[in-house]
Amino acid sequence: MTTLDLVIRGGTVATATDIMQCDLGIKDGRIVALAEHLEGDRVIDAAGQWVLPGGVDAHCHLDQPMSDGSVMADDFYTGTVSAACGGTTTVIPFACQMKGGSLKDAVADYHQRADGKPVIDYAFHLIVSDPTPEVLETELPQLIQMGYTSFKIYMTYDDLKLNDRQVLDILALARQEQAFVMIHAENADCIGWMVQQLERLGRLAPRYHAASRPMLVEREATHRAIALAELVDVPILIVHVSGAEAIEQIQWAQNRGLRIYGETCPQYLFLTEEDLGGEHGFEGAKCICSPPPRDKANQQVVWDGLVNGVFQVFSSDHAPFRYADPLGKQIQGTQASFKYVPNGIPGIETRLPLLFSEGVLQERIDINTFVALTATNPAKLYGLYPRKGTIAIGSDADVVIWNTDQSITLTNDRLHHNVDYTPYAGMTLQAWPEVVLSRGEVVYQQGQFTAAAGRGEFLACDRPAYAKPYRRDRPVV
Ligand code: DUC
Ligand code: ZN
Ligand code: ZN
Repeated sequence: MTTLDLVIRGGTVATATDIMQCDLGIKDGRIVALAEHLEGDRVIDAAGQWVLPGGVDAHCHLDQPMSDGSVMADDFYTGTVSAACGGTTTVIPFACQMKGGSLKDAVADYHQRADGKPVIDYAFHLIVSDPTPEVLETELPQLIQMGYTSFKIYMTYDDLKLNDRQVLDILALARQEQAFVMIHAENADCIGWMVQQLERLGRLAPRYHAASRPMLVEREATHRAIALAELVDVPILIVHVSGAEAIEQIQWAQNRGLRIYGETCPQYLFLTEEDLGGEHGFEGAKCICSPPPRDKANQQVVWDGLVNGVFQVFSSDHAPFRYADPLGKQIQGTQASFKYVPNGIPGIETRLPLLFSEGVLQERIDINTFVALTATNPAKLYGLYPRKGTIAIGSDADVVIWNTDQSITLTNDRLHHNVDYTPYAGMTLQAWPEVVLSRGEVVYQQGQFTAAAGRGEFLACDRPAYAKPYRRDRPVV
């Protein structure tokens, strides 16, 4: 037996499928032993605590330039520090193509932005906003080959949206190359029309953001995305699903045997449209995101979807804009129409503590489901498994020891992001990471972040098995 660098002793280890009472042995940054009575150069005592794989946050936005001039508050340093302090050890943010720009150049730009900053390992999804022949025939196949094997496309937002024909082109390319497509499903024309009606009536307050994007615009686009994917015969994942009507569409597709996957996020479990405020005031802008938070009944259906397997992934959709900042939520001032407020809320650090506290400890989901949703499934879906997302011999030693006996009243001061608020302030949480390891190195311990900028490594993703078409033998055309 080789000498172990580190032993995590006496904890209860959980994966997406198993629960084991054992020690965990780490050597050269990887897990090399799961056994009783291990000895090593260093020992961390985890008696009485859960020992889980580090989280994989497969949907977060860091240092993404915005077309309205607003500026994301978190770069690849603050964003990844915040992630690590909340138990996430891998992030997959986006490299976003601007319309008219090259996708390859966008990837180079994001690597530049990340240079020397990430404190945990990271990969990139691509955002394809302009699927030109050059992008479809040359850039994307090359980038997929280089380890950028997933991309997000939008059915809304003027600067990003694709029409149905362009969506089909992307889906066909994904099928051909075995890449994986994530879809933001909202009907752009319905939203544009609703915004116009609301503005005509002088309804400009943040709360009207929710009114401008009612559930049916998400339901319709979700159904359309599913139909387009069925036509091409390729799996897709619908991102940030907000409530019952979109869930029904996904469930309908899954029941028909289609490979349609779903993601939801903390804002759809813990916020409602009431958080967007009343007739007056601007504070509600803090909770403007798309799709918007719905109501209590929808929250329950989202919980049900985590329990019954409609959702495979629970991500943060961290999109960090400061509130009291002319480059953030107040870019057009506090009297401006909701339509000028940058969309997005912070949540990269609170994703796991919220779901552990309200999901596992309130007995809505079990510990294996927690691991599956927050680590194993995203690692599998995006081609990082088994290096990431599980506790197994040979996997990277990305490990979190959880303290589940706490009573933390959440304040923004506690968090490490560069945003000046958290939408979850005031909630009481029982669970928070005690120790976080990234490739065997302690990066967070008892409230202290302890690692160096730039230690995070870029991860080239495999072509995901989940991206395999249902009927590979039957070409679509
Ligand atoms: N919606 C998105 O689609 N992305 C970032 C944040 C948001 O609210
Ligand atoms: Zn989106
Ligand atoms: Zn997003």
